[in-house]
Amino acid sequence: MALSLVKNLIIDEKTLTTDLESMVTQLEDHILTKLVRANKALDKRLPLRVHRKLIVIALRIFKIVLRTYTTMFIHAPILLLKLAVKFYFAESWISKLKPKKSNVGSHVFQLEHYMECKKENVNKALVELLPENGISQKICNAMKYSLLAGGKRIRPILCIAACEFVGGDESSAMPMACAMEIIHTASLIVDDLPCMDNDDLRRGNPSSHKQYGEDIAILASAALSCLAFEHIVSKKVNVSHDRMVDAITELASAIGLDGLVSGQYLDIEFQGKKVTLEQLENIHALKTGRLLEASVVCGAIIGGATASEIDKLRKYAQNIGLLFQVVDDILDETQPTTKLGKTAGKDSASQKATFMRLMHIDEAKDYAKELVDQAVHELAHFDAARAAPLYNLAHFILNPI
Ligand code: GRG
Repeated sequence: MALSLVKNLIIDEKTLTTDLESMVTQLEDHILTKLVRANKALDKRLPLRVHRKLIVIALRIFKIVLRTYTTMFIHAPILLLKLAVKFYFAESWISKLKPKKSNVGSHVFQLEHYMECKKENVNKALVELLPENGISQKICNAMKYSLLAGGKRIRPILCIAACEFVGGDESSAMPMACAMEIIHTASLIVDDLPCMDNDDLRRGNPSSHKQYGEDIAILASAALSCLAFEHIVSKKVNVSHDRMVDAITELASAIGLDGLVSGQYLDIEFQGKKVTLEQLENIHALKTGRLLEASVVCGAIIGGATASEIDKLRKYAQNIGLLFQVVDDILDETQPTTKLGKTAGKDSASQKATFMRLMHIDEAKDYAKELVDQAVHELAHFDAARAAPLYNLAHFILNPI
């Protein structure tokens, strides 16, 4: 509305100026005729040259007076009016004075369709990579049972999205993406064991040790962890040796003492004990965050990311990693077992160190929103269409159900 007002003013000003200019010309003609007539009368008394000069001077003065008049009474008020309109109404003009606003998130994106396609491709690749038979058929079966039991496949999807974000393609990211899901599954098997979180349900099915016994479950988890690395190396497509080494180093460190293993240890250690927010964030940055971080960072490495892209994506992933656990804690207390696919309310029952123990549910929700904002802030420097999958995946993690 403000913009059309300004446009109309400009059009009006142009028409007014043209009208006025033609009025001036008409007036000039008129005065000229009058002066020529007067000149003729004067001719008899004064020499001709003097008359002409007088006419020209008079005309010039008249023109100056008219131009000043138009400037003062027509152009200046219109200019002032335009400025007033711009100041009071034209948001676009005012926004030019502010720092450039990010357009991240403005791109229309079909997340559901995107996730379904990627998930289907990941599931297909997972089916193909699983050993059909081995020395121990039981272990093969247990590996297949847990790996193909469902799940959102959020880690492989993030891995592919990060690779595509930096210009790589899905096929080169797929082995790494599958490795993320394999490691994740291996960690879930261990996490469910009676000596750990002791859960009988996983992804809506009996957990691995419930189905196959603890011995097979532990071995299936170990075999899955090895299979992940074997698969990355044997199936690498169009990825340089250097990138491969960097990505493998990132993944290995995310699982070990600097990652999942220590996160799990601290999680058990703090059970039933008082925990500060800083300690809790550290536990979950390791236990949950590190594999999500590795998924994004490894995808980016495979795709040929620059150091600055990796830096931004790492920060994005660290925020969604923490966000993932905050949301997981909220859901654990608010959703039924049927929706979770694992035993609801178990965390508080076993006095686990959760965000819900430190915060009110509304505070936890606000904290989750803060984390998603911080995550997508890292994407703000990139084109909206390019950042759309990662932007939308961050929001999916905020509202997964
Ligand atoms: C053997 C690799 C390995 C590690 C040992 C047991 C352990 C150290 C770490 C546990 C890590 C763990 C289970 C973290 C919990 C992460 C979490 C919130 C899982 C739920 O993930 P979703 O929601 O599950 O993505 P789905 O079923 O959708 O895949």
